[in-house]
Amino acid sequence: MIRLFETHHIRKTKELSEALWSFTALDKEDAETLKVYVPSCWETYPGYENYKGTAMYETTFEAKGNIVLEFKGVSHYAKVYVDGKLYGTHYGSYTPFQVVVTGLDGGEHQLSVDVDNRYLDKYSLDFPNDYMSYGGISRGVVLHEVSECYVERIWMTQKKNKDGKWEVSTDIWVNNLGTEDKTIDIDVTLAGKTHTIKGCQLPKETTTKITEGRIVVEDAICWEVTNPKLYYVTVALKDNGKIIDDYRDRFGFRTVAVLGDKLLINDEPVYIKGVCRHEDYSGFGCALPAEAMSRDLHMIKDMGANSVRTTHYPNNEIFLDLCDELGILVWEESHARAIEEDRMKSPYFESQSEEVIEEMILNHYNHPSIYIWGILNECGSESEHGRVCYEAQYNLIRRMDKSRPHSSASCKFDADICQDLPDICSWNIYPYWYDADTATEKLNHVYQWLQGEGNGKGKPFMITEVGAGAIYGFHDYARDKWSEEYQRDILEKQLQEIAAFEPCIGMYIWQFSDVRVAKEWAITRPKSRNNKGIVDEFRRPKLAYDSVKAIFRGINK
Ligand code: ADA
Repeated sequence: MIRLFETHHIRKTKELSEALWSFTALDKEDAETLKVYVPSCWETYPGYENYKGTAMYETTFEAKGNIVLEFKGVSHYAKVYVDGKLYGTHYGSYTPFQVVVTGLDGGEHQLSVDVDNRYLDKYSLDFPNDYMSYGGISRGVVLHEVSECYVERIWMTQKKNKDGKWEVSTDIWVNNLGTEDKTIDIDVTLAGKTHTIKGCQLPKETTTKITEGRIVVEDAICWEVTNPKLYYVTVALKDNGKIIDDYRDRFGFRTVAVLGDKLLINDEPVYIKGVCRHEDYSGFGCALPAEAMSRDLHMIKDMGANSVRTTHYPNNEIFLDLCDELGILVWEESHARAIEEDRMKSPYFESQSEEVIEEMILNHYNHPSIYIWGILNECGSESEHGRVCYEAQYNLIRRMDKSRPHSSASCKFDADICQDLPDICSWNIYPYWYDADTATEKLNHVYQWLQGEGNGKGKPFMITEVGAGAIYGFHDYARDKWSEEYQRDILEKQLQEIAAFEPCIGMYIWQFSDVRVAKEWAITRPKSRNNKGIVDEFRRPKLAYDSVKAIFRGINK
């Protein structure tokens, strides 16, 4: 499965995933070729539980003419070959990419994807970390058979006009693969009405962005957490009256704004009760099936939460589709965890970070559930060089998307020199767990500092991580560390104190489920897991689950 709805009615597409592919490890002696299910992570194949290296995935497909191969996520570097010829490469596990092949002869073709998940300097965002960097084709793959001109993507931007009516502008990216300039018409169908954009000029061999402004939608219903109403839009390209391509997407009517120290959704202040979540599930690695994602979200809602933070990378679009449908607010984060000044100075870091941000926003812009873009979790925000990167990345977000705020989760306390840059000041705190301070002391300290020297005066203030660890099934009346009792007691104090702290606009618990960590982290992470989940890696609730539920459900702000 690629999305929760059909994205084309006219264009011929075929999902190449949800099928068995050949898998051959290239850095393992006498490796046998396996038949493996794609999408998947190779750490779930027997004998490859800790494999760091390169591997070849292969399948065949039938097509003729121009094709686009769309990969929703390959972890973490991919080289894509068709019939033995290299057509594209991509770095970045968590964002989609496309490879175009023109003029294919009819018949069967060989698709080979050479995947690398090694920790190398040139892969600056991946290194041994407090989560697992899995390997493999971990998200879906689609084959599109396209005509000479096809739609790459559409963006829907909504705002209320001066008469209080919702209007949308549509950005349509159209690729003309041909060697001649073209003129076409485009039909945009939305809420039962079709608007035609006549005479769009498409210069040869390039992508052109066409913008249609101000389509008014009468009686539009807002996307709300309590009523997540979605609208579908279809774009059809017409060449001399004949439809040659179509593209369908969906969006919602909702606004996000920062007003003084408040976060407003649809002009109403919102209080965030959220969980941080890694894409990780025992037995599946990061390639969770849609059923598992859906179950996670139902548990998250059952806990009384209204939001998920996609730590520490952009998520699968199926997950975002589910959040759109279930009315869950998403802090979507670019890929970075604890990249300190030294690593930020890598010649690859800034360009690779910006590529992930660009791909994240380009591909996820229409999701109404995403209310904020996050970057650079706990990175070098105390250094001058770090500040240059934070500023460049916030500027990139602002250039691409003016409709959502941005932020980043910091743990640098009084040393942080970047708090004037984000729209919201966001902090990760671990009172009673890593620190002796109470949550109230910690909150007061950070908040007061932000109002002065910290340069975050008057901005919304949010807690992006708070939590404590427990090993599922370890009970201890003495409440020793790692017992479920100890975790529950700490979380109760943390959440209640944060909820009582007036200036704070919300909190995210670290974290929803236990996750596997890189083996280099095992010494401080019992069972090689980050055990701060409210449920374990099999989604078995720990004692804290019911306490979180009682507290979250009791917060009525
Ligand atoms: C940090 C970090 C998380 C996780 C957490 C912890 O705040 O952002 O990824 O590592 O600490 O468990 O200590």
